[in-house]
Amino acid sequence: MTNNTSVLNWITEMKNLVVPDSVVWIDGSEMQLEKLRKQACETGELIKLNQELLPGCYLHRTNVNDVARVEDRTFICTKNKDDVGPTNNWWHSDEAYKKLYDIARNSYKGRTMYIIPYCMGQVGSKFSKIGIELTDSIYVVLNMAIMTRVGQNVLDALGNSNDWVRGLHCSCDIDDSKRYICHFPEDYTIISVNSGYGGNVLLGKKCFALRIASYLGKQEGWLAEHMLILGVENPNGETKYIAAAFPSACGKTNLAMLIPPEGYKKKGYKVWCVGDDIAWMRIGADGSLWAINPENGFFGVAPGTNRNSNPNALETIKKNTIFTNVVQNLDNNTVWWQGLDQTPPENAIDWKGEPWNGKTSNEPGSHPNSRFTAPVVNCPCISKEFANPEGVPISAIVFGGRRAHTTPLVYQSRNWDNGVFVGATMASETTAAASGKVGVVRRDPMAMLPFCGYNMAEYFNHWFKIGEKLGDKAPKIFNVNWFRLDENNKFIWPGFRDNLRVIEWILKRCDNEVDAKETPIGFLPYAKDINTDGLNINLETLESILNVDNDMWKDEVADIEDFFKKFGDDLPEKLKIQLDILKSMH
Ligand code: GTP
Ligand code: SPV
Ligand code: MN
Repeated sequence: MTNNTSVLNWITEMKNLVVPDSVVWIDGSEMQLEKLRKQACETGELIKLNQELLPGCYLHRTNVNDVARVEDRTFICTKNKDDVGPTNNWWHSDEAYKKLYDIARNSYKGRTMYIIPYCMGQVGSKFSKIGIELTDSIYVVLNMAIMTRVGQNVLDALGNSNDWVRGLHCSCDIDDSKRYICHFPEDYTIISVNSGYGGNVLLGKKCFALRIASYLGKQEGWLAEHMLILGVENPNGETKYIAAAFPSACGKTNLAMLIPPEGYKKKGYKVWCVGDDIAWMRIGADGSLWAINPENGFFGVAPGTNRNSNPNALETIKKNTIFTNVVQNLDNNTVWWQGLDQTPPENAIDWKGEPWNGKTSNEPGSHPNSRFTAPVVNCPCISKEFANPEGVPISAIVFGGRRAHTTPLVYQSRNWDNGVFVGATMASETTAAASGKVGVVRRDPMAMLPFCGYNMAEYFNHWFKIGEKLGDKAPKIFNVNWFRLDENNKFIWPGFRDNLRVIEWILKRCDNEVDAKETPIGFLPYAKDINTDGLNINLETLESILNVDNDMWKDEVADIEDFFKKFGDDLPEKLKIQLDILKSMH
């Protein structure tokens, strides 16, 4: 498939390490993928679903100990500890290689090595990057074939270049005590052992497109971000693009695939999805910020996805989709998850593979982090710019988290530096997307805490530098929070499609079309300026989520100060200045 010596030498080295019974190059052809699907069904790795109702769809169950990313077992491996900063787990690269090679050694015995050449971004585009993942899992091959561009044309595009990311995945025994997800940014290398779950093993995604890419972006002057990209087309047919960073399971896919509320639809508004999880952003020839989505598929959260919350996602996953850890309805061999509809199947198998009756069981049948893997081309609202190798120009950057209290529905930062501060001090309640406790508020700068491949203090500096280069062409920076709770723990803001009402305010602010009130944290909307036509929310309630509670923000400031202390002398001066400004205003 290739004469590239750097590729062939590395594969030989890895083959000698893991000792597979056989080797298969993935050429990206439908014929080969179909053969693999068949094979996986024979071993039970995949379950073929009802092909009339769900053509090309399959179900997979991961090991019960292996259902989410494992942040405590994720490492950035370098020669110097300082290079990874206080928010990453560090491992000396020499020691890490030794330990990982010990685990990987002979682990492909009796198995096949699949060699997946893949491309993040359009094949042949100067903004795209190539990787090769070795895996012993057909599930990984089939997911990578949806999530990335895979096959011979990738190797052709690579030619003799040494500029590609090495990725070794070994399923081993899915032993969680020996599970490691390791990144060697200095060597463009990723090694993942003892897992079979998405973000741990689809190495093009979080490992490459965020952790390694953020490191590359730092050196090459661009940004790799945990952001959705969406286009809002107004009734005049003009489209403006927004990039938004929310932590895992905090609403990126839902916002990216939004269908406008009735009133907006009637007026002629349309929303286009460019990406739902990752954005690579560069300063374009015109001096403004341009973003591409390097992925080719969606790896989305299943629970909560339904005809009301996200009809475009439901449409997207009707065919050629792999479902992971959802309920299998035995009556018609389809799938179900919590929040799909009000009628859970009674004759079913749950995500653990046990018989499950949705009527009588007290346990949810789908895992809270159960997922679908679906090709981008399936999405009814996919932007025509998705395939544009130059990407789309970004008018606004939006940060957001899941906060029951404190953070208002939306506010605008004063300027780029203040916006970087807003991003750097973001906090959100933890979700089921990573192992560990759910619902704990933690600082998650730019939604990148688990994904930044180097010292986050440097990362903040990098953001400031990008802002300096952009100057007055810089996108405006905002913060949103769809998740404020009332005294009965119910969401106050309706969310989902109605988030377009907030996006409209954001875009108006970008065009200086609406006033705002200045507060210590930035510019907040006047409640009257958020369009609530057709919504069941009164002005008073809206005002209650557009307030800045001084006492709560005092606590917030104290917590930010604590968080910043972690970075010691590395903390950028500009962040200290921003914190001082915020403090002085309280
Ligand atoms: P990752 O794929 O993990 O990066 O997640 P994501 O950021 O794409 O989150 P996603 O859109 O899948 O939403 C995660 C959960 O949040 C789902 O259960 C959604 O139903 C819920 N959610 C999304 N948007 C909203 C909203 O506007 N309001 C409320 N209340 N819930 C939302
Ligand atoms: C996330 O956790 O942010 C995801 C899913 O998008 S995973 O690919 O597992 O990282
Ligand atoms: Mn994500």
